[in-house]
Order: sequence, then C-alpha cells, then structure tokens
Amino acid sequence: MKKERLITRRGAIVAGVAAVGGFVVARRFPKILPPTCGNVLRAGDSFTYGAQRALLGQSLVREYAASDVTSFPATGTTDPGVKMKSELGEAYRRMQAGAFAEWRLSVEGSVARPRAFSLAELKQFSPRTQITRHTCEEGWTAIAQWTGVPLSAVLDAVGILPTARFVVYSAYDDWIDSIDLLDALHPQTILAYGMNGRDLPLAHGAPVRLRVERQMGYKSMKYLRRLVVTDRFEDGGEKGNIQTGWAWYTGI
Ligand SMILES: Nc1nc2c(c(=O)[nH]1)N[C@H]1C(S)=C(S)[C@@H](COP(=O)(O)O)O[C@H]1N2
Ligand SMILES: [Mo]
Repeated sequence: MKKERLITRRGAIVAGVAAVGGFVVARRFPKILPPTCGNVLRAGDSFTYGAQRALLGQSLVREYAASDVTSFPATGTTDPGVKMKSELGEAYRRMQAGAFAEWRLSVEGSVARPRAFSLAELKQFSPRTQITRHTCEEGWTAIAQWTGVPLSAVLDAVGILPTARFVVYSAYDDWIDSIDLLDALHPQTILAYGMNGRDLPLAHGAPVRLRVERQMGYKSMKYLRRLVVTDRFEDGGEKGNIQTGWAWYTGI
C-alpha cells in the first residue's frame, strides 16, 4: 500500500496517536517544560524542548530520496563484544556468534503485558522504512535508509499503562537514555533492524537500534537490550545524561 505517502502530517499524527488510544495521549502530552528543567545545568533544555513542542508539535522530520543516501561513519561503540570486558560484552559476543537468534528485547515497566521480543517477532510487525538525516553532536551529518518497527506498535502490543510517561532504554555497551512519550510514540521513532536495505550492520548497532529522528544522533541508541516504560522521569542515574553532562533533550 502506497497510502502512507499521501497522508498529511496531521493525518500521520492522528494515525499514530489513534494507534495508542487518544484518551491516554491527551493526558500525556500537556508538557511544555522538560523534566530536567529544575536542574540548572540543564537550563538549555528548557528552551529547545519548549520551543520545539510549541512550534512543531508532533510534526515529521524530512524524508529523503534513495539518491540522497550518503556514506555513514560508525561512531562511539562499534562492537560491544570487543569493547565491553564484562558480562554484557560476553553475552553480546555469544548472541552475535549465533546470528542474534538468542537476542531478545525486553519491554517492561508500566505495561500490562511485559514481554521479550525476538528479532523474528519484531519483524512480524508492519515495517516502516524512512530515509532521514542523522546529526551527530560532533558536527557531521549523514543520510541513510532505515527499516524497522515503529516503537508505538511495540508499546501498543505490551499495553502501556495510563500512568506511563517515559521510555528508558539501555544497550549492550551499557549506555542508557530516555525519551518522553511524545518522542516514543512519534511515527518516525522506530526500532530499526535494517539499514540501506540490508540487516543492520554490527558497527551501526546490530541487531536493533533506536531511531529518534527529531533529536541529535546520540539519542538513537545502538545495540538495544531493554526498554523500561516509566511513570516518572528517569535519567539512568550515574550513566544518564545529567551525570555525564549531555543534554537530555536535543531537538533538531
Ligand atoms: N549503544 C550506543 N548507542 C549509540 C552510540 C554508542 O556509542 N553506543 N553512539 C551514539 C552517537 S554519539 C551517534 S552519532 C550514533 C552513531 O551511530 P552510527 O555509529 O551508526 O553512526 O549512535 C549513537 N548511539
Ligand atoms: Mo554522535
């Protein structure tokens, strides 16, 4: 079906929102201030978060044509099995050796039906493919095509509770981060298992990475391991952005 192409921004928003239940969404999106706004170190977040949500609402980022795809550097962790001298690294190495058949994405927290999804199970959802521009805080951008399952569909499948507000996600290299439900339910926020028409390469986050298209590249976590739906803002403690000195909200 080519229908998706014809829908307006507003239509996409309504469709995305309807998938989860409008009554819940109305209660969840009243925020203009980011949850980090009480923290003086994070005062900059308040401006971009407030401005973007007020001006852009749930708008889609630009999607490009296949001819716009560029080369794409791999940064940060490029193999948790090599980088991590820990149980996580060991677990990742084992899964990689088995072509990720044993990999599971645990989805838990404020959900009615916590569940661990295999890669094959994620591939059973209707896929979304999008060609978008990635912006790294180090100053480079690159365009790639990503294929995956909308995070909203997975959250719908586990049944997020009416109290849910954030999704905290962590990876096999021990990264942790979070987004609010506005970004989590955004139609272009996907759990990507494909890049440029092939399986997601190891260096780019195999088997599954997040794409959070309306924020800077570091929110698009590679090597996903676990999603926890929370009722309150959670930054991941010591490993979270506030402690590590990164902005929690970095809209582009
Ligand atoms: N787990 C994990 N996710 C990560 C990173 C990382 O080091 N570990 N680096 C982040 C940063 S800063 C960027 S710019 C992108 C890089 O993705 P790429 O390696 O596919 O270019 O992934 C982001 N997600
Ligand atoms: Mo980055």
